[in-house]
Amino acid sequence: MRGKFITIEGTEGVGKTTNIQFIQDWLKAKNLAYLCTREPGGTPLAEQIRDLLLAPRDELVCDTAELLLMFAGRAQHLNQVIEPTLGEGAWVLCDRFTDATYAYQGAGRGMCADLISELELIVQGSLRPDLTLILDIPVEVGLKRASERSDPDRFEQEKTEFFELVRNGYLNIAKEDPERCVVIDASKSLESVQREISIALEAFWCPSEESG
Ligand code: T5A
Repeated sequence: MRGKFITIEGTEGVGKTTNIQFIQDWLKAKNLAYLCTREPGGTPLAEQIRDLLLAPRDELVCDTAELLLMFAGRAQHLNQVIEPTLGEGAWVLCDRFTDATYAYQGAGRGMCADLISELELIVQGSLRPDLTLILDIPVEVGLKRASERSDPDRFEQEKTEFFELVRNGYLNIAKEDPERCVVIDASKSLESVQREISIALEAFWCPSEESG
């Protein structure tokens, strides 16, 4: 049986990295084999593409180049890591995936959703996450949290209006695909956020499938 594919999404500083450790603890407690990975990145080549994408630079990065680099890294990541792992029956927990492309390059940069979905089909075929946790937070709260943690990368240098578009992009994805997406209010205390994550994971998990 194939493993399940869980993704975690949200705007900057929403708490993905912090909560991924909590999700890993949940997977361990259920005795589920899993792999934790991230996008952009997840293989040596895709991590190099990540560095190219996140590095602040004087040259303006054109939207099409940014979009194609995202999918180039994703193709490598899927081929080398995600597909083989799911095929072996292990779960994959991924920090961001294609919803981030719809939110950042689509809603944020204004790139055509049909173009993104064509690339999605070419790179992923029919593969989609089984469960997506979207951590939602007012943009300024997330940016403040992120700025207290590290220097801004190329995306974090964008204006607040850009991240408002990204946030709306995510909320629209959740509205269009409520079966797959769970929106979690990440402005609450960490304890409360993790309680909501735990409820979503328990509702998703089907132990009879695993043992059968
Ligand atoms: N991107 C990515 C695209 O444009 N298109 C794509 O297709 C893809 C895949 C890199 C960038 O790439 C872009 C989007 C991104 O800009 P990233 O590294 O995953 O992706 O992005 P970041 O959002 O920058 O990740 P961060 O690591 O900065 O943020 P996190 O992981 O969401 O936040 P985290 O966990 O580090 O938390 C930030 C701070 O808040 C605190 C934490 O302790 C930490 O200090 N915190 C809380 N404080 C109070 N209450 C809570 N509930 C808290 N939760 C966390």
